[in-house]
Amino acid sequence: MDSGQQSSLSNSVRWLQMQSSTDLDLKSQLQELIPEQQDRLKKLKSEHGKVQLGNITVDMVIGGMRGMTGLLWETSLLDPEEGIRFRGLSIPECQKVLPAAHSGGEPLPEGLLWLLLTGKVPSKEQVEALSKDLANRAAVPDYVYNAIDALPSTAHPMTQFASGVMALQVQSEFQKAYESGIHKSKFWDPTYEDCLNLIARVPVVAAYVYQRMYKNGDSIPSDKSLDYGANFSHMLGFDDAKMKELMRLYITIHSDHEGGNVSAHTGHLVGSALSDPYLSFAAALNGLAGPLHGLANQEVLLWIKSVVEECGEDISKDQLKEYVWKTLNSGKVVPGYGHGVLRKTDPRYVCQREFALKHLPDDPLFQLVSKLYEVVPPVLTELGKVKNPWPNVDAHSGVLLNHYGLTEARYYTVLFGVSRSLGICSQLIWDRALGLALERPKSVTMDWLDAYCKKASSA
Ligand code: NMX
Ligand code: MLT
Repeated sequence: MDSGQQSSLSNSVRWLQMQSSTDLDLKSQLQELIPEQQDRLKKLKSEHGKVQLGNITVDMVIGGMRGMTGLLWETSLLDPEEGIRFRGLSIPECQKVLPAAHSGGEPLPEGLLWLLLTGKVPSKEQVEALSKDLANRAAVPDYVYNAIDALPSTAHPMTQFASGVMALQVQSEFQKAYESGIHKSKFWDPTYEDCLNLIARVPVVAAYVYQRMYKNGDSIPSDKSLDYGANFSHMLGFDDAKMKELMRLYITIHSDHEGGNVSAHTGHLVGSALSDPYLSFAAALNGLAGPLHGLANQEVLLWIKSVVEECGEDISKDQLKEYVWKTLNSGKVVPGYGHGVLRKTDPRYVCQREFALKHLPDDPLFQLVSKLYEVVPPVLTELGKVKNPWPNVDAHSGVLLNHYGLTEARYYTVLFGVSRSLGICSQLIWDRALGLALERPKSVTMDWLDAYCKKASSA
């Protein structure tokens, strides 16, 4: 047997091990899994609690804790060279084994949600049941719209979206249960209800923000017969079948990126104080809205459009190189390139590139993105300080959305936010089920570091 056959065999064995039972109810599947995972964590703690995971250096303390292992995050794991795996499955594996709307289509985000929560690959029937459950949870009270309407329509879409999520908090089941004295062993149950409600409702809130800002407030009601991704696309006003496929792929790949990224970490941190999922997720969105994190998708399209405005679509590679240097020399970053962990091209970029090659190979902005893929990495390498010169997820998403008519770049981070609810909420449920601790790392001052280092060097 050659190594290719061997790896496809081990993949299919792994997939079989990951298949769900036939039970259609996600919550009862979780109910079965939780005691097992609680025991596993207890054992890990009692048998290996004192094992060291590495040394903390002064560079790490000063440098944003890069490379410091310090969080438990069950739903996904990021390898610097290979990229993300959701519960052990890479993006191409998810595309192969997760149920799709039609044969050979992109994975349905509901299937990914099932996988994130249970670690198991759902059947088509289970995904359909979850899809219906989410559709039935999607009602948004009027005061949420009123809270958004209180803001000027010129407010950034992320401000409007996060305000809507905060207003959704009024219906928190966790807060109600906590106030009535629920036992901590049951925390996960109202957290589950809040999380599923939140995931169901964020597309409605997000679509409202879009319609309010760009389409004179004419909301499009949700269509319960559609799956999660297709319905979101529909509520935004895009009923093209390819745009629906893009939305399914988009929501699937942006959902989770292990626990240390700014939005996931913020959601987990705020949740560790037993703030309910709405409070935790709204905080996460505020982190996602920063230009070094999720807002980079907006920045990429605006930057690409500025290239076209100044130099035209047919820009040569030499001109492009000059433009990249101009951006760097003006003290700005090249948006969509670099990463805090990844050291290769982001597989989320790769699968979006494959989508473009299949569906929109002649799009001029896609061709510009392809040219940038050749031009930017050598320039960033030449700069000498960038640890990863390769493109990340945000370098590609905008041109795909733009192609199907979603041209408003300032809105793009809201789409990222809708997707990220799947990952952050899945982990929040597990945070409560496993009784994970309040997050409270130690901080020190420069005086403390000076004194510590002097003592260490004289010892
Ligand atoms: N353009 C210019 N300079 C860069 C870039 C870039 N794309 N990437 C890194 N650098 C600089 C960085 O600013 C730092 O400079 P200085 O020492 O002067 O502060 C130096 O290179 C070393 O940074 P790294 O260790 O390579 O990267 P770090 O882990 O600190 O930051 C990012 C990671 C993602 C913040 C950084 O690569 C960046 O700013 N990229 C552009 C923004 C972006 O695309 N963000 C989206 C990330 C993905 N997401 O969705 O969240
Ligand atoms: C993400 O998806 O969260 C980004 O790639 C940033 C990160 O992982 O640090």
